[in-house]
Amino acid sequence: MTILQCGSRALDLERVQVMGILNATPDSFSDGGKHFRHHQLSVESALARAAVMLKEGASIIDIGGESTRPGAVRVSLQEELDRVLPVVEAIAKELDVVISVDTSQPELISEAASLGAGMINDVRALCLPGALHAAAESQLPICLMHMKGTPQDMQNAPAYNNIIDEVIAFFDTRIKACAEVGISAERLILDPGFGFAKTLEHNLFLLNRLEQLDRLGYPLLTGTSRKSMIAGVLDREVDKRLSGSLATVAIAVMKGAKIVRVHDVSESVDVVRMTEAVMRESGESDE
Ligand code: 9MG
Repeated sequence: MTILQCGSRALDLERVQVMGILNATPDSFSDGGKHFRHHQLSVESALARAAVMLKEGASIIDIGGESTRPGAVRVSLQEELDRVLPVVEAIAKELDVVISVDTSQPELISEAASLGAGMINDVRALCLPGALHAAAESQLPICLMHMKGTPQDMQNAPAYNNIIDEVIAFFDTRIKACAEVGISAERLILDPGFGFAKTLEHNLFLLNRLEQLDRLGYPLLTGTSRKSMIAGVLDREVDKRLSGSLATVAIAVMKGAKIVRVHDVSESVDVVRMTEAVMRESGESDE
């Protein structure tokens, strides 16, 4: 049994867990600004959205205060703290769910952990100064995501000799850095970072070979929901990418993902449960 201890809550990674996306940003690519009223974050609106996702079957809510879409403008630390912490506090008080905080900032890692966050999701894989130590002290699980460059420049002609080897080498380096500050392997989750410094071909290649990353022995998280890789194949606007997103969820689960990060929770939960049922079939027919 693989149990991931997320603060006071535990996640059973024998079942695939669905992480619902909650953007406390005015400018994220899909649902940016949804929880803003007159340029002010509405904590009530964010809390209500989290409650809906929980009811639909999400076991993790991932709260982010900085858009990491390609070319996004960076926000100040204070802005990120102001966006994320009130939402963490409200959800921790009101809902029985694991709170993941999507941040690279050591101050936010520490503050969120003290308010009841249960997981850290860092697209910069704890590379910012102080992040490793803050994460170590938090005692929380950490998702290390692969990216080359920064959200501002990552899509400027990303290139790899062998993308699987490079992603694995990146994880090796970050896992070692974590070990050096006392973050044990049991606390780590790995994520290839779909859409982060990747062309459409890179994304498709990685998804089709996800089992090679699964062999590293760490729980895998994938985030493909509504991303440009869906548009790259289907040529759909962001609000018409549900079917494409669900296809990627099914494939990711078949190939070993243990956590899927999604916007459309209810539909994704159905796909996850259906895919798991197929994967668990025992070969015994009643004929
Ligand atoms: C914050 N964020 C946006 N996309 C993501 C992805 O694919 N993985 C993770 N871990 N975080 C993401």
